Amino acid sequence: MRILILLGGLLAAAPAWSTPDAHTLFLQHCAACHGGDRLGAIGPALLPENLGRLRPQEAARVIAEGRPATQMQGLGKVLDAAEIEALVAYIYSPLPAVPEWGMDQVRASQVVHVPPGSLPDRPLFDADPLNLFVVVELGDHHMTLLDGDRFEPIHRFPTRFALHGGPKYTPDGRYVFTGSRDGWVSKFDLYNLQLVAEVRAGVNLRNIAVSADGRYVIAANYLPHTLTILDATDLAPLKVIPVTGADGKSSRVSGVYTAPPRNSFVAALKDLPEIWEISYADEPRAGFAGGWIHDHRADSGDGAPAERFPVRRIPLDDYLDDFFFDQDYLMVIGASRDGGRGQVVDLDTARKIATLDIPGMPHLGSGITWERDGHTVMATPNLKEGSLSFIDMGSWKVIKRLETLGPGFFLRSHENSPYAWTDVFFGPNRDAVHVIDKQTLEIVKTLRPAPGKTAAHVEFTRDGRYALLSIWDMDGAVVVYDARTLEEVKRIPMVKPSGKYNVWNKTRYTEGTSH
Ligand code: DHE
Repeated sequence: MRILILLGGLLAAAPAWSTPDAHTLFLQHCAACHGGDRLGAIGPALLPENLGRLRPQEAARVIAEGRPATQMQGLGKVLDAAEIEALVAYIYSPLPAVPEWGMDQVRASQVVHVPPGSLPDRPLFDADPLNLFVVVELGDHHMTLLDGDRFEPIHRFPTRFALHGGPKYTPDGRYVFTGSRDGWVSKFDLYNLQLVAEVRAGVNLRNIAVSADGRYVIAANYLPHTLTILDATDLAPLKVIPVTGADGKSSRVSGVYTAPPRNSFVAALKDLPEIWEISYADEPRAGFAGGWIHDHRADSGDGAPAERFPVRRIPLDDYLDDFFFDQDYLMVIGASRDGGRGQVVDLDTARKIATLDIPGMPHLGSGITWERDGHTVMATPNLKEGSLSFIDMGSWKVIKRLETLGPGFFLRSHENSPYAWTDVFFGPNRDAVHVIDKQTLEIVKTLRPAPGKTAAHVEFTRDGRYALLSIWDMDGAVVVYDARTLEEVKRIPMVKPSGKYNVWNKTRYTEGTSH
């Protein structure tokens, strides 16, 4: 409630420095996605602090034409040039006050609904707990727990508004954590079908990760420029790390992932050409290039410098917005969203070892790997071009570029399946999904499960026998396919289902799924 009052206060009046027109235009055309206070909602915050890498000229183009691979539609047909210019000036003007969101605010937002340890340790239902799926239903902000053998819903939980990124499980699969774009991290007990704790880790959040030992949750924030580490037991904040480079410039965090064999989290930064590695080991391993830095500005809540969770800063040649790990978590394969080339960075030596020829806007976060002719192949969709790039992970050469019916968001497979599935998220063929032979690298079938409706995001059952696909529509469904015959087996109605996450595949970090 305190947060609503704070944000509501910022929303109430047009700031004195703005032209009334720009403020009214913003409320009419932008506020629904970016928040009336410009702090972000489904869309990112629109503040000078967050627009560092975007020139005003480019911002005007985005307002007029929209932004590929996002929900941002162009307003060029409804706004004239002067109105667009007024909006650009408005979003580059500082807010009278950006709400502070440090340790005190995070801590004050924590809600423990159920005391840890007070619920039974056995599932309330009869289904394989390691073959469950969580399906996020974006349409009405819910999450369905699905039995992965019978394909029957077990329970439907309300979630926070606009979840983004994959929900993350504890290693035993009992608990799942979600992150919402407006900063809320929630913990659900799947055995007892209950929301157990919540905390607002940031004001504008990208995604969350859970440590491989299940002890910590980390949140990557666009606003403020921080990484927030939480105790996975009850989501109590343990440390808020300011994301600031050597020159004092701060940065949004594009995304954070866990690297299990390293006992660390790895984060991509939007406004600094650096990767950060954050150790969650009790005794961080020594001997890495650069070494661990104990950041004495980080807030551990009691006023004392926090010695836990030291950071390694790995400098890069270029920004890295989106990345992928090799299966050993030694290499980071990343690219900047502004196009250009990809880079492969050895995390131990902190050195770039290869440059990748992947133009457009590769969505490396959706990359997957498999074995082909004794080589490991990785593949990534492209958010701007109708193509998939296949890369040999030994030579780091692109071995093939496969044309698809349009740009895609997600790519999935399973080690027991000969096929990889990719969607065509954008354009006239957004109802199509390609099934690709992992050895010939050719499309073997194009499915159109609901003509005219977006079909996207596949996840396999634990054994790889079935592939589940979303019909991304208010009147949508999850469609279950036999992953060998590619025949439809079942259709489960859902409200704009987006991602779905299989407990086994996620907790085992299998090669065909996202990390
Ligand atoms: Fe996502 C994951 C970034 C827009 C749905 N998206 C991710 C991840 C990143 C990312 C870094 C990996 C985090 C994780 O899983 O923990 N997404 C971005 C963007 O930069 C982009 C292009 C612009 C933005 O608005 O932030 C973007 N994403 C979208 C959408 O518009 C989608 C389709 C709808 C939505 O929810 O907003 C969308 N993103 C998803 C989903 C995942 C995801 C469903 C998890 C995929 C998975 O299988 O793990």
